Parts: sequence; structure tokens; C-alpha cells
Amino acid sequence: MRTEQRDRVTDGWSRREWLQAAAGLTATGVLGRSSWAQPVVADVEKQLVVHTTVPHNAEAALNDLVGHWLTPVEHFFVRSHAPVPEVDLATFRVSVEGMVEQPLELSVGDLQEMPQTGTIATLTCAGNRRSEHSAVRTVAGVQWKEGAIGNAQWGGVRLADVLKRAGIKPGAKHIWFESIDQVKKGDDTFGFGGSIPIEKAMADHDGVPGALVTLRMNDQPLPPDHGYPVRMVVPGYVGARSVKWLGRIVVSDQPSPNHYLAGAYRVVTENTPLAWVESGPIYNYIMNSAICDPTAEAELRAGRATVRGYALPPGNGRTISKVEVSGDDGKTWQAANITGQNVPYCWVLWQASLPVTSATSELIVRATDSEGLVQPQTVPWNLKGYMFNAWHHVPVNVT
Ligand SMILES: Nc1nc2c(c(=O)[nH]1)N[C@H]1C(S)=C(S)[C@@H](COP(=O)(O)O)O[C@H]1N2
Ligand SMILES: [Mo]
Repeated sequence: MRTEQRDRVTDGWSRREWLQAAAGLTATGVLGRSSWAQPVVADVEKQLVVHTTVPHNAEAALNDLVGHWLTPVEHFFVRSHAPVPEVDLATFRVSVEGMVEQPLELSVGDLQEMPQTGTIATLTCAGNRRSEHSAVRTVAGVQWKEGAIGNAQWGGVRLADVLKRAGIKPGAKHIWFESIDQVKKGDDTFGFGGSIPIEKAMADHDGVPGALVTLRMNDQPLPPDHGYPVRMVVPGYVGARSVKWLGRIVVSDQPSPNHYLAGAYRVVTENTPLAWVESGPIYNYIMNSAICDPTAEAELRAGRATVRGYALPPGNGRTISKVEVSGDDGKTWQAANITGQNVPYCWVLWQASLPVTSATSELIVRATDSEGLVQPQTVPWNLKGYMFNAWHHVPVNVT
């Protein structure tokens, strides 16, 4: 069933049809309590390149990524700072507190009874391509290549609807999210967390919610690795803001004090208190692209090579207007064809037939967004290795 649905997506299900499916409006499945009556089924068998097993950190092999515009769960990267927490649905609640008229304690059933909506959005780790920063100067952390990205269909309740139900008090500016997971840092143990500005929380970008209290991924309950039973999904923001295993929503006039907003996921070049204070939190992700096929050190025949990959528009709602590839160190560029959908908050997949000769030592890709902004040729190094989005180079051997 799932494979069938997935194929239909790649075969041209429109975004609207997916949104309807997500909201339970089509024959693919009406959302009901029954699907929650039993504990979640075992996580699908992941097919990923594993960096660490506990916590689980793993990314997609690049040639798996380009196969589907909607990434199947088995190829969807996992980035976790702590083990997957155990959940008892009978007692599980998401609390909504802080600057609200009426604090709430919402069970999964309560969330299911609220109006359901869906959206397709790409999730990417701010550390995607960190290994390329490390090639310049070693950066600590998971050495992600280009596979810490995936595009999924998410179903749940608009954060705005949850907040309206609680009633926001005047002066509120930020919405904090806190997980029930247990991250250990030095002597501290705390839940992963962060926050987003209230404007983003309440936003509706032409039907794409600014933030979604998410229960479902690709038309199934969230898999444990991806935040079962409830996670945030914040379209256009770096993955870190999409807090998994959500336990608490706090309305505040301040940004979250959680380490992952206050002391990480910021672009700094030196480790001084001042640098950390002066840098703001990363929210939107930036434009990116990667060649996924051929992969590094592939043997190619001189002539025309089929080159495939992804390009991600910046998370501010723009789309991709152009993807270009080069086989001559950037002297000449050829436009690639975008295959399939090109919508805000989602990556595009693309393909090109590129002339290569024995002089070709690498393939390069760069993307341009709908405002004409071109991906940078190089990017400055930063301490935590975030937001690497320079032109992507793949060394190849042509004979
Ligand atoms: N509770 C919790 N939420 C989390 C994280 C985490 O470690 N714990 N990692 C964040 C980061 S850094 C990213 S990139 C995304 C990854 O989401 P995924 O594992 O579903 O791909 O989850 C975010 N949400
Ligand atoms: Mo991340």
C-alpha cells in the first residue's frame, strides 16, 4: 500500500492531492482513533549510511535520495541527540503553557480530534555537508555528507490552531518547543528544545502552515526515530527547530533558553562568549544543491553523462528557478531539467545530460532561486560546521 502510494506521488500526484490525503479526505485513509489503538508498528527497516547507532544518526546514500521526490521513510535521514524515548500513549500529553489564557494538556486523541491538515516540506539538518567545512578545518560533530535531507508529507494540527485554543496573551513573541527525550551534556540532562518567532508560528504561507504539530509522516503514524507520537515540523526552518517527541509548548516573550537555541545552531567563527551572544539563532535554511548521481570517483565514458541530483530553495518561501551543471570547472554551464514538482518549502529533483571529456575531472552543480540569487561558489568556514552551501563538486574519472 505504501509503496503504491509513493509511486503515485512520483508519478504525479499533485501537492493538493497529497494535502487532501494528509487531511484524511481521500480514499487513502480516513484518520481515526483506531490507528492509534495499538502501539506503533516497528520502525521501517532503515537503509541509510550510519554515523552513530545510539543516538541514531544516519543519512541517505545519494543515489537513493534522487529516486523519489517524496522521500520514503527508509531513506529519510535521522538526526538525534539522545536515544528514542519510550512513550505510553495512555499518559502521554503535550502541555501548552506560559503566556496563555488557558493552559492545555493534549493527548494524541485530543490532537486527532482537532482539524487535521497536511503539508509537504523538506527537512534538512543545518549540518548537512558539514564534512566539507571539515575538509577546510576540522569541525566536531557528525560528519554529514550531502544526505542529511529528505522531503516528506506531514500530517497533523496547525500550531496556530493549538495556540488559538489556548489563547495567546498580549506581549508573546516566541514559541518554545521541548522534547521528552533526555540529552546528556556534561552533568546536565534535559530535553532537546528550541523556539520560533510567533509570526512564524501563526503564519500561513498559501496553505503551508508556518508550523505543524505533526502526528503523521508519509501517511503513517510518525516512526519512533522521527518523533513518535508527536513532533514539530517547521517548513523552511533548519531541522533543529522541528523538535521531535514533543512534550511541551511554551508561549513566551523571550526566545527559548534551551541549549539548542541559545548555545548551538548559530553561525560563529570563534568560541568566545561575545561571538555566541552576537550571533542570532539559525531559523531559515539557505539554498543548497547536490549531485547525487554519479557519485564521487565514478568511472564515466567520454560523451554525454546523465547527471542527477537535488536542489533546495531557501526556506523563505522562494522556489528554484534554475539548476546548472558544469563539466569544465565552471567555464561553461548547462541548464538541468527539473523533474517533477517545484514548490516552496520543498526540494526539486533535477537531471541533465552533460558532455564530458577526458579533461573532465569533476562535475559541479549550482542553483538559482526565484529572486535570482545564485548559490555561492565558496562559503566561509564556521566553528560548528553549519549551512555549507557552496557549489557541489563531484570528482569523476572520464575515459
Ligand atoms: N527531540 C529532538 N528533536 C530533534 C532532534 C533531537 O535530537 N531531539 N534533532 C533535531 C535536528 S538537529 C534535526 S536535523 C531534525 C532531524 O529530524 P529527523 O531525524 O526526523 O530527520 O530533528 C530535530 N529535532
Ligand atoms: Mo540538525
